[in-house]
Amino acid sequence: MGLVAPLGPARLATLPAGVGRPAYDRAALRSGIVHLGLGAFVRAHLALATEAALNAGADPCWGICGVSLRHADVRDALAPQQGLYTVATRDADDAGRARERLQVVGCVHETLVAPEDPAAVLARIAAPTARIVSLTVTEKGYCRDPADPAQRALHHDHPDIRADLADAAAPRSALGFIVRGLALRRAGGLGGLTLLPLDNLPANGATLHALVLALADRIDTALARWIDTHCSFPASMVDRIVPRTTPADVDAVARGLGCRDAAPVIAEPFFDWAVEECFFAGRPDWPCGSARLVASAEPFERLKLRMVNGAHSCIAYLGAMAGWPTVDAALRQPAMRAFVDALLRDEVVPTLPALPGLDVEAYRASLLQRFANPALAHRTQQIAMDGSQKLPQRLLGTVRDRLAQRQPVSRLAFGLAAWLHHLRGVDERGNRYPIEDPQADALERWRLAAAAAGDAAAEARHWLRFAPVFGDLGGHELLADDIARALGALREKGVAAALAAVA
Ligand code: CS2
Repeated sequence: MGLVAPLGPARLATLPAGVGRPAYDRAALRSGIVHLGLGAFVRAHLALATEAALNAGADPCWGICGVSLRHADVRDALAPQQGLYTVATRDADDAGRARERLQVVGCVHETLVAPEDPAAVLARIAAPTARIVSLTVTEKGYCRDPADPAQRALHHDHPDIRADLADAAAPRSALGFIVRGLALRRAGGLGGLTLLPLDNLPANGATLHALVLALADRIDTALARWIDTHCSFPASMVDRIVPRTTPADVDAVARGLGCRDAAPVIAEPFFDWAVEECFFAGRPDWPCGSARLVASAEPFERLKLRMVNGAHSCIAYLGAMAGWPTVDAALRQPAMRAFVDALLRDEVVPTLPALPGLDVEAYRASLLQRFANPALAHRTQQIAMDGSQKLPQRLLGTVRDRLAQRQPVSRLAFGLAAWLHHLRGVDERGNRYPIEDPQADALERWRLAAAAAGDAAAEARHWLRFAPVFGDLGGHELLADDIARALGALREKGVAAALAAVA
């Protein structure tokens, strides 16, 4: 496909008829939103909701300046396309035939790479045009202290936080850019803005609030007070499955566009965003793009983290170990489907608060359908990464609630055991893989010590004392027994047979 012309503004007029494209004047855009963490997710979520608002006539002040905090690859792909990129929404019809809808998005009109030009990033946050700083930096990007049971304390010794404190002109973490950028706004006599986290963390608004204030406080307590008074931190629940784009996806999108987009994004049709209505300096008309403004995002967040992400992580570890490379391939195993269904129905749903208007049975059924989408090819190893950062909010809150009610947790324990099984770094077919996790070294040391502890029962007890993940659950005998049983079954029988026994 190398000879196909590249996507760019000149191509918009010649795109095939069914392809969506910006319906507004891109030249008029200004960076009302500075987004930190320019991965695939935000381009298929916040940017699409913003694009919908712009297409419906929103003020061009709501353009997005996209900032990559680490790598230049997205900027390198998007800059020659003047920020244009494609979202390919994929699923299959009832007969299993793949369906795809393409939309070229124009609202990310500016891209920056923070390590190359930190001053430019700070200047965008400190510009009078900026009104919202949003973030998708993944769980580990918040530099939280693993020793804090509430998972909201700043990790003061984190190398990025130390760098943020050492050099006002070249922060490294998202928190550092926010705090140093806000310091410039304050010094320049400008107002505050809204800080909008879009990551899968519980109470992501309050968590970001606590972390930003903790870092600001280390720099200047008056700055921390100013931020507290002049900025808002709405929590939100975001839900859309966005697998990593592959070279085959790039080729397929080029065929659909008739030109080559170097960085398209693939997404499922499902889109959900419940965001708290507390914007300090306005917001685009995101409901045009299906966002729901809510008074509190907490019940939505709990539903989503426990159902979607909790099940996802279980599927990821079990699938990766069994050699089922994608979520849909894993869901095609009848025992896996039965397990996920039972996990959600019997162990997760009873812990959820009632949500007015939500039919939780229909939600569960549609979730299984989303996971089974054969057109996404969402890789189990992709979801498996960063387990130490994900499992507390995905599985362990549910475990705690169940244990407090003296309710069984055997399927949740099976999911936890699957993670521990996965940490051995080799699947059932003998393929080795690296453990991608900010705690990888500590986990490996713990794994070796756990293995030396004796039988599966001693091993499970040793694991439960790994406080950065299990917190106060260390010493919980019932949970340890369930994990030990599941770990033993996974090792002795293998994933498929162990699943059939537990489902
Ligand atoms: C996934 C999420 O990679 C992961 O950990 O569980 O990215 C998931 O696809 C989204 O949260 C769905 O909204």
